[in-house]
Amino acid sequence: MPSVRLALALAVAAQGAFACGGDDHSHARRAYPSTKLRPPTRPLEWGDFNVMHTTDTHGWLLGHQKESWPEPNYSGDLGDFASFVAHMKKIAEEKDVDLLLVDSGDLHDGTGISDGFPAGGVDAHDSNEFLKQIPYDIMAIGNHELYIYENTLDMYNNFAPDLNGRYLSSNVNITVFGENNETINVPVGERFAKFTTRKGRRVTSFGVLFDFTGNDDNTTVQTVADMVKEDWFVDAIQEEPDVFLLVGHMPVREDNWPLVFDAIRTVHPTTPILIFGGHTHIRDCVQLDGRSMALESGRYMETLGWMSANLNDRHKKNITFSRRYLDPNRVTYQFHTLTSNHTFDTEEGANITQGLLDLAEQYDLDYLYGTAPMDYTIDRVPYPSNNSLLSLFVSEATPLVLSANNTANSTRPALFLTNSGSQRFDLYKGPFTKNDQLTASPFVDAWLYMPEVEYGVAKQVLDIINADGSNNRRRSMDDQAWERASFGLGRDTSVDKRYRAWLRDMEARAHAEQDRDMRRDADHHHHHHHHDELSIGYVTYDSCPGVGDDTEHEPLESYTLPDFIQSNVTVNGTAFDGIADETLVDFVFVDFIDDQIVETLNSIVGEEQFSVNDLTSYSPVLTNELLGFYAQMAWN
Ligand SMILES: *[C@@H]1O[C@H](CO)[C@@H](O)[C@H](O)[C@H]1NC(C)=O
Ligand SMILES: *[C@@H]1O[C@H](CO)[C@@H](O)[C@H](O)[C@H]1NC(C)=O
Ligand SMILES: *[C@@H]1O[C@H](CO)[C@@H](O)[C@H](O)[C@H]1NC(C)=O
Ligand SMILES: *[C@@H]1O[C@H](CO)[C@@H](O)[C@H](O)[C@H]1NC(C)=O
Ligand SMILES: *[C@@H]1O[C@H](CO)[C@@H](O)[C@H](O)[C@H]1NC(C)=O
Ligand SMILES: *[C@@H]1O[C@H](CO)[C@@H](O)[C@H](O)[C@H]1NC(C)=O
Ligand SMILES: *[C@@H]1O[C@H](CO)[C@@H](O)[C@H](O)[C@H]1NC(C)=O
Ligand SMILES: *[C@@H]1O[C@H](CO)[C@@H](O)[C@H](O)[C@H]1NC(C)=O
Ligand SMILES: *[C@@H]1O[C@H](CO)[C@@H](O)[C@H](O)[C@H]1NC(C)=O
Ligand SMILES: *[C@@H]1O[C@H](CO)[C@@H](O)[C@H](O)[C@H]1NC(C)=O
Ligand SMILES: *[C@@H]1O[C@H](CO)[C@@H](O)[C@H](O)[C@H]1NC(C)=O
Ligand SMILES: CC(=O)N[C@H]1CO[C@H](CO)[C@@H](O)[C@@H]1O
Ligand SMILES: [Zn+2]
Ligand SMILES: [Zn+2]
Repeated sequence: MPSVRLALALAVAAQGAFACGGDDHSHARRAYPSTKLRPPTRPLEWGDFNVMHTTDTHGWLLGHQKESWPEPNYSGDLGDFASFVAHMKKIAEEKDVDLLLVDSGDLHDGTGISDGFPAGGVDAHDSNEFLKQIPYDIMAIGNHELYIYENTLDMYNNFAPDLNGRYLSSNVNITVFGENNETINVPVGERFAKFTTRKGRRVTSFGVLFDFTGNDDNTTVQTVADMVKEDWFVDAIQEEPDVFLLVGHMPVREDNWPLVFDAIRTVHPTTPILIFGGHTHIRDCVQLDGRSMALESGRYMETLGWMSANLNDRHKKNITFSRRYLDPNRVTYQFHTLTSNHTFDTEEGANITQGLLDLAEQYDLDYLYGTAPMDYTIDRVPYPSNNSLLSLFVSEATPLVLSANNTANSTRPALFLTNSGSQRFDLYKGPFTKNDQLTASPFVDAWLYMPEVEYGVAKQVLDIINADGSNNRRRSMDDQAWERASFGLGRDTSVDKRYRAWLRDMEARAHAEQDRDMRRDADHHHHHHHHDELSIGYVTYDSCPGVGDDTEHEPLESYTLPDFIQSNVTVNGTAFDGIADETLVDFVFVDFIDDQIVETLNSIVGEEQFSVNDLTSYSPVLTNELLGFYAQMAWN
């Protein structure tokens, strides 16, 4: 299998590709889709205190590299970001104002650059080296730093120390061996930080994680309610700073920021409080009072958050804030720094890009399985449908791959069932590489099967488990077991649900707006095709004043998905019509729902006819390898 270099593949795929002369591969880099990108609508509003915010980056440090929209809008990589930060810092100096940079956690689990490490490695250990080169003022811990003890330990040993007291884990501890090999329980980073800005402002900062319970053994998450009662916290907030900077992995709405906020407000009724949250992967903004603002800045390097405040206006009752959600790409970055394509890249930025490309090469992330003929998305198309990644996975790829590589040696008709959370990210037209496989389909589950189930019985299971999924599941597992099993490596089903509800909300509002426009147009006998030119992307309706999005978009489409999905009956890997209810089939499903399936089968036949002891392996192929095998078989 020839391995196409990542940079080369992308350069070929993109129009207006950039090569700076010579064929030395170290000069190759991913292409800029810049010519096609819409610039932001307006300059940023600077205050005397300004903060840039990233969150839930999940390894997307190489940016979004696909040519299908809206991916190019998020095509800036971490090197571009570093250049942007450097220019912005210079602008802040010229304006003689403060500019800080903060991150709200979830550095692990998301792409090949974090998850594609060789055997024996640790997730995100290498990619985090590049984040260390960005001049963050505060970084906070996320739940994805805590699913696997080795990852937390790596943050404790190799990441936090390099941030010089600015990696915060106010309510998160790790258990490690101390100097005399005794067991000690200590914060992963620091619980809080107090520092002074370039302009001499005193800042008190915390890094708070939501009440997460899926953490690994030997890590501890204290509830936010308990944390604010701790002596150390009460002590830390006694002294009044110029501003409280709360950075943490907790959504700005429907979660516990008000507990932290209220604890501070009780002592300091008017001190400015700036909150930077995360975890639900949405763009959002809330004001808890007129002297505070809380911002959440999306996910996967699809959003760079901006907040400015005028803290010098001391006589004013309310603080003047602004907030903005930037699409991270070179056009956005150059627009806001008044740089050109030629003056934009800093040496450090270009070096980071090259370092990431080298790491991608070292991990062999451009290893090519095949070429996808079209886009397959998770929720931007209905399920089932031709462009649905879930349909591709459960109805096409799974039957074909598992029948070709089949432990059971079975030629019986088969029915395949899995959960809709089985896929993490959309699969776009073009090269399907190791990086794409790690990004789209990382969860490691095995396929089990119950042999010789009457089709008439098997076919009833799907609707039942979709109808009462959560009740049924609790019968067999306690909440924590379910959370562990179903979340696994980044399977944040609750995050996905919240994210998709957000997309559906923006779509519904946009449709309502379009209907209003159409009625108005009809009334006034004129048309404006303003919307036609807009690109698809996020359209944010938050609770803060004014418009938040930096670039105008049409909303992405989003459809509701069932919890579980199932193929039609297949024989030898392909769909088979008109099967009779009495026919005996192999009922094949992923292992982590085995109890639930067996219980449901028994409830259908009304007796304990099926047992988990009857289950055996259907194929050695694991779910995270399946699309690669499929691409090799079907897309070459
Ligand atoms: C950016 O610069 C490179 C060469 O420096 C060029 O090939 C590319 O077309 C430029 N992009 C834009 C949008 O000007
Ligand atoms: C420390 O203790 C653990 C178990 O408590 C043991 O496995 C390990 O070998 C000890 N290490 C040293 C250096 O004594
Ligand atoms: C975290 O570690 C600190 C320092 O060892 C300890 O005092 C505190 O009790 C720990 N907190 C939790 C919730 O384990
Ligand atoms: C967790 O702590 C227990 C008790 O100290 C110890 O036996 C075990 O090895 C630790 N596990 C890890 C992953 O460090
Ligand atoms: C100050 O902010 C609060 C909270 O956002 C708002 O309810 C109030 O109307 C504002 N007051 C003024 C004078 O703008
Ligand atoms: C360039 O990046 C490498 C790591 O990729 C780093 O070790 C080195 O210090 C960087 N050099 C500069 C000048 O930033
Ligand atoms: C979906 O795929 C089927 C089979 O490949 C094809 O017959 C059908 O036309 C496709 N439908 C659409 C809407 O593309
Ligand atoms: C399936 O076939 C292979 C090779 O033909 C054989 O080694 C294996 O034992 C068979 N498995 C079962 C479950 O019969
Ligand atoms: C099952 O087959 C029907 C008819 O071909 C098709 O419309 C449907 O989408 C298929 N369902 C799944 C889940 O593959
Ligand atoms: C499935 O494959 C087996 C073995 O290769 C063959 O005997 C059988 O006829 C095939 N069934 C169908 C419906 O193609
Ligand atoms: C079947 O899948 C296993 C697990 O990925 C793999 O090691 C093996 O090479 C595959 N066999 C064939 C014939 O593809
Ligand atoms: C910044 C921006 O909006 N860029 C592009 C986003 O995607 C659309 C297509 O959907 C392009 O037209 C925009 O230019
Ligand atoms: Zn996240
Ligand atoms: Zn999270």
